[in-house]
Amino acid sequence: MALLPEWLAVRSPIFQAPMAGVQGSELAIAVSRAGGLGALPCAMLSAEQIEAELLQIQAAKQPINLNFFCHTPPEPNAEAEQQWLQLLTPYFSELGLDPRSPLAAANRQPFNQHTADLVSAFKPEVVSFHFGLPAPDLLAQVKAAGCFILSSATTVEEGLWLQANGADAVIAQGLEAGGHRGMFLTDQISTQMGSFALVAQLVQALDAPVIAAGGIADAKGVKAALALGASAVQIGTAYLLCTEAKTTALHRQALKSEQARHTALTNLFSGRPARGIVNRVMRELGCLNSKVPAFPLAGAAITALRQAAEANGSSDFSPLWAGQNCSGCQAISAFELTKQLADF
Ligand code: FMN
Repeated sequence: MALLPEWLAVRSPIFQAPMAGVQGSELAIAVSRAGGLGALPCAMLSAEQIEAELLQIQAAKQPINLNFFCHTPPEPNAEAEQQWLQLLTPYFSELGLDPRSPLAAANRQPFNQHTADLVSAFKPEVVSFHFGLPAPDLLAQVKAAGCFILSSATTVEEGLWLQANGADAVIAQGLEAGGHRGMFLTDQISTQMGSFALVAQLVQALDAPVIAAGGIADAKGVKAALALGASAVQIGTAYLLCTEAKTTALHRQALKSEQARHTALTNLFSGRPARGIVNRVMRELGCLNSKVPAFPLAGAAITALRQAAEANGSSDFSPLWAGQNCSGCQAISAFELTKQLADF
């Protein structure tokens, strides 16, 4: 098995999962200061926002993982979007909104030449991708800048593909994980494996190091993943209540309540399956609905509903992203949580 680069291997094996929409550089810097590896999710940031965050990271002089989505944007499909709006019309009426008024564009840009230029100039220690890898020339540019490349696999086939196509280490993203599933060679949910089944098989099948993700929430979970052969763990959900996270008050409230015991995969908020705490819109429309337009187009209409509902103190239309194991969520600093996780 290949090893993590020496500078990374001597740090604690706690990688904070990049979590778009709920954190910025403050959380990442705190994790790296505690000896783990902090991550900045860039998928929902503009180029200007990324540059501002990079200035903070540069000033902190801490290692960083910059994370990007690398989906292929869908062709516009007016019919599918119309069908989606029609399904949501009763909710627009309930909230006093007009579904015909222009909606904000869905704000998830894939990794592109501009971001590749930004990254190769900044030279972060680690760059990670979700939904596969970017085009070979863009990946080559980032590798030439000396960055260590990670991407998530949800099946053994995806792990083998990532290893063959330039990933230096593979994140085994088990079914328990919160947020979007990184699946990219299949859209069949039935292929998705639990974390430990996936880690064990990827460790056996790959030469590249494997990083375990999904449902790991405390030091005992870290120890178990390492015992299975993982070189490190990537943890997201446990960081959601940390003081440095930008998790909204409604999201925090759901994470602390019994509601968090019931998470499910849903495509309603973006068009791709992602795991979150079950709320009203998921119950009423069905978590996986075939009328949802392709990723990321679904996001625009539901964001309008979300904003109106949240202004009334309701999370009925909010993506309450969380993994299956919320037991490790603590309202403490990310520095302290990272130290606890590393004490295995
Ligand atoms: N993974 C990414 O690669 N990029 C993201 O932007 C991203 N956003 C996420 C947002 C939230 C709120 C959560 C909970 C997860 C997100 N993920 C994202 C998935 C994580 O990388 C990781 O697979 C997951 O958090 C691990 O499982 P756990 O949440 O049970 O710890």
